Amino acid sequence: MSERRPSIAGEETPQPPFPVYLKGAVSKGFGRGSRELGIPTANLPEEVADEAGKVIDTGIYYGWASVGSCPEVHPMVMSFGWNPYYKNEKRSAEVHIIHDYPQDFYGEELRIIVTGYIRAEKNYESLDALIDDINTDIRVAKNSLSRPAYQALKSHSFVVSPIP
Ligand code: ADP
Ligand code: RBF
Ligand code: MG
Repeated sequence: MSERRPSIAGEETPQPPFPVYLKGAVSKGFGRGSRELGIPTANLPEEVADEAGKVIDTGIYYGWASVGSCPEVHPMVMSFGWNPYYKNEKRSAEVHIIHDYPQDFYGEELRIIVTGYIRAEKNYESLDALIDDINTDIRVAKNSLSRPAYQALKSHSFVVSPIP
């Protein structure tokens, strides 16, 4: 059995260093997200992950995201770190957008506002245990983003205004 976890993360209003604004063209990863986990994660470019590393520690985060020329903003969860379960050698910033997209969007601009921290990265005994925790992260993200101060950021121009 997995541990019980809190259903909400962070304070009533985002606390420094949040919100953190990141954007970049979606790059290719190992293709494991969709294939092995059933949870696709869009990778931000390495330089953007390096920028993020100056302001946030590795871990799992929640916030808002938009893609390409589309101004629609959706909740997101981000894994920032080394993916201990897969023993990656590079630190990656991978974003799962809580929305069903009809197709891939490699190369398109991904814009995110990171609004809070959920938990530290962990290693797992099984793929199922990792998937369980990611599904809990998704619920925690939705609950956490329902608070007014977080809702306000959903209409921030950084995510709403697509590249002309
Ligand atoms: P990779 O290892 O290349 O990141 P994934 O299997 O994790 O491959 O799939 C990620 C890709 O799936 C993204 O780059 C994006 O093009 C696409 N995608 C489709 N829906 C989503 C979504 N809801 N969140 C994130 N990426 C998505
Ligand atoms: N990988 C880990 O090794 N440990 C984790 O704790 C972990 N948490 C994640 C949480 C979320 C919300 C997401 C989207 C991914 C997480 N992953 C974690 C990353 C997962 O291993 C990665 O998405 C796959 O390796 C596909 O690239
Ligand atoms: Mg991925």
